[in-house]
Amino acid sequence: MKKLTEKVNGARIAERIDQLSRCSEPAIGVTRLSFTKEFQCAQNMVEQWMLEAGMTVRKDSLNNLIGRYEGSNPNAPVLMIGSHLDTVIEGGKFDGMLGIVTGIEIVAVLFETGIILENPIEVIAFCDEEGVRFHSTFLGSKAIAGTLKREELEVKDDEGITLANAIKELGLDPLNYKEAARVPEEVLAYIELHIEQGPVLQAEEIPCGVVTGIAGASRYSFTIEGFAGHAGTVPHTLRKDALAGSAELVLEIERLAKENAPIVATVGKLSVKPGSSNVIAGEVAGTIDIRDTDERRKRKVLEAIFQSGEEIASHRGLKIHFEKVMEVSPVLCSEELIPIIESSIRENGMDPVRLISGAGHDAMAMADLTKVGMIFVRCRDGISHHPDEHASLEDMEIGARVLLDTVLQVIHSKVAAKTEV
Ligand code: HGY
Ligand code: MN
Ligand code: MN
Repeated sequence: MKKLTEKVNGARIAERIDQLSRCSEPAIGVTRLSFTKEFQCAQNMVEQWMLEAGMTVRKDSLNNLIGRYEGSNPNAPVLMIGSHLDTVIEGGKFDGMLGIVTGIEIVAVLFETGIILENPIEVIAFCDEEGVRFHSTFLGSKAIAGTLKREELEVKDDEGITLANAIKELGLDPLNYKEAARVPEEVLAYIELHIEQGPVLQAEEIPCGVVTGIAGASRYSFTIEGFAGHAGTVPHTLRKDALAGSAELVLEIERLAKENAPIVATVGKLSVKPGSSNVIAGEVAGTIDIRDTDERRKRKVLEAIFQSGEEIASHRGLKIHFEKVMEVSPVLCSEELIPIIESSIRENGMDPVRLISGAGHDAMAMADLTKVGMIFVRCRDGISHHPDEHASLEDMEIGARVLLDTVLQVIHSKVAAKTEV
């Protein structure tokens, strides 16, 4: 008699990951921003696979795609599985996608085997986790968790299109965003499978691990204002060079992060104006992304960054302005789900490894709604947010088996829905 988990089809997972990767802007790697034609191309594919797996499918008012596999007890709380369908620019094809494709895979195994569990299962393809287009993350999962704020519908992309208008263009009504919110009583738990995006599982030579916590993240934008000038005539003593000032700040941010390890701080984007090779930069806009599991240390480093920024501006005759874009506190995964995931990992022949996630995930937003658990799958050399991001067919298959065992155990063990509100 075959174990149910042996019916998980790694080749189907790998094939679907490849198919999804073609829904991308023409660039190296995968570029699929939210509410774009590339995103809808991927959403149509996922919808088809959900239907084939015996699910009913709907889109909520934020363009989250939700597949539902009914249980035998229509009043039982739903077990949610999911991840995000959007990517970074020139990213990999596994980040986010793997959690959706493996979620569909395990429901397909149940459906093809004619197994109906007591609780319904929902697989969610979230609309915007990376926050690349609107510079605000977890838009889809916050809507479902009921924490999305009305003003977030007005965030604009680089073309000045608001989130609300991008959603309207898809024929949805963003003003119904509150309808996307679920109530804790109707949710049993949320489980997300994701590539590790780090080097630990490869170093431990193990395909899967269990996540115990997710680092908090803060994102700031900064603007440095100087004075554009002729590159050939203005002596350095008279320059107000916004780019040179930014370069000094970037190195200062790096130094502060190194001094306060394991915190990490990144300036990932600098936009220079006017941007001509023979003009001294008059203005620079940049981003700061800072992550830590220790909120106090993160606060201290941020204060030091702001202080350095002011000092650099003052000795260079520049103006500097910092603005908070997003702040998410560290999240601990459920103490009830961690041992269940560990036993599923053991069930599939591995010794469980516990990890902290430096990367953010929709599970951070979903933790405001219900208990969350995360399963990590090894990725080659820990590379992510890069075209070379890779997870092997074997590792994806074993990850899906761990996910299926976890779902079976959570439903049979009836992990209590979150009681405190
Ligand atoms: O940036 C992150 O940590 C995630 O990939 N959104
Ligand atoms: Mn990512
Ligand atoms: Mn991700």
